[in-house]
Amino acid sequence: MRSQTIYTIQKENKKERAIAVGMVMSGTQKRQVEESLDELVLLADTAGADVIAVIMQDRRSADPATMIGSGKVKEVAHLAESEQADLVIFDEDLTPVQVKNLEHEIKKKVIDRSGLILDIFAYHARSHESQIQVELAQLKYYYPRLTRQWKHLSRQEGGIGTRGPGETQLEVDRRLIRKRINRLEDSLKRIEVQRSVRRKKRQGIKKIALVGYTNAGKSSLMNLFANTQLLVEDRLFATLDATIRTAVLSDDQEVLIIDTVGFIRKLPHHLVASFRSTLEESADADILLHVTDLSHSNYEEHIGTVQQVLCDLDLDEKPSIYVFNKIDLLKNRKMIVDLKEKFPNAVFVSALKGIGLEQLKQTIQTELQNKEIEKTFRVPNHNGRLISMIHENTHVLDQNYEEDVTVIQVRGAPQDLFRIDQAMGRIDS
Ligand SMILES: Nc1nc2c(ncn2[C@@H]2O[C@H](COP(=O)(O)OP(=O)(O)OP(=O)(O)O)[C@@H](O)[C@H]2O)c(=O)[nH]1
Ligand SMILES: [Mg+2]
Repeated sequence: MRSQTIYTIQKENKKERAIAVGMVMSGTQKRQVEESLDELVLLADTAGADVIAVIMQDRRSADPATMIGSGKVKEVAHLAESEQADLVIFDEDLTPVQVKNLEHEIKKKVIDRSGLILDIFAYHARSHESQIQVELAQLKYYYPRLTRQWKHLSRQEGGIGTRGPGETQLEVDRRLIRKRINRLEDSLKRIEVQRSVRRKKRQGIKKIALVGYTNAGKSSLMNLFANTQLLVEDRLFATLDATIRTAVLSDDQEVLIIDTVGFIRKLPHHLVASFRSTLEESADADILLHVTDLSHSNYEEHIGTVQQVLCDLDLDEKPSIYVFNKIDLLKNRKMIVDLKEKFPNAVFVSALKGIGLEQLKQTIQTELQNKEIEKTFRVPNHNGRLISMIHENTHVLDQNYEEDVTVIQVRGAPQDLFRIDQAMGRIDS
């Protein structure tokens, strides 16, 4: 049932040959479509396909039946035939009807950008949790697309767009799929409970989450920070699972660093929904490090995309530090001056060359301290547990003893001080 096996066979035998199709509609610029298509080519490569031709169609709006219009469909069909393509990948999301019509006309497998991204996720998912998340997203995506036509054309052939739940029985009935979706949702809920228990255990130590566009260098930074050996690849979506490690910021400050899945434009919404719990590791963080590949020509758009996804996840209000990475590749240093004006707390680093790490650590510490406030607790002397809770969760500035109480003056995060207050309240009452 798992997809990986089929993928390996496919990959060893041959790379699939793909044609990429983009649409310039009113309201979009040609340049944007071209950039998005460049990215689609990289995504196809990650999924194991060679894009042998790229086609663009200029239309005021999408044709409901075929997206690109019947004339252009014929052109694509002709090219697919002469170039012996295995599949056609559309950069725009297709409706189930469009897929059906296009496959009928072109006589090749047709998938869209969301399908391709889901396919990559299915192949890369390693942990039990992310496998469930991907399968769930795929089932929800393919559910309305399960037509006889589609099954006949592509499911039996395997390869891109058919990995994951697609290899279950062809004649599987929708009721069974709904059942499977419910089962997976139940499993995810159970995993989420375990995750929140683990999260509770980690209370007290500060958490820093790496977020950013895919391939920005998040895992590279994590490796540098925490001395880990996480997979780093010049590929989109190398990381799918959240990894958490301890890192030392200074002699008296340890933090947890969280590395998670990267974002991309047009991230399929089923995927965001299914990966919510992985992404929400970031929700638990005290600070987000928004990592951007400054050497990328589209870095500004990448920042915008990441901000949008953070907004969708209700994380846009979190304190964040902009980390501009790959400065070793920069030819124009003036960019740095301009960006410093725009993002005053930005840090410029090279995860590859280890440049800027100290500056980043200092900025994180300053940011953490900015959020802290001072407070004095008067704890009954016999309550050792409360006293150690205060020591574990705050910076103790001063400690004095009166007759029956220990007076502890501290600095700490408001939420930690609030929890201590609550614990004190339980003792008083
Ligand atoms: N030149 C240069 N390359 C870098 C730097 N940091 C990372 N890279 C390269 O960029 C590529 C992506 O790095 P990763 O750390 O895997 O990026 P990521 O953000 O974790 O990517 P995903 O997990 O795929 O979203 C790798 O080939 C790295 O070697 C840097 O500072 N300079
Ligand atoms: Mg990564």
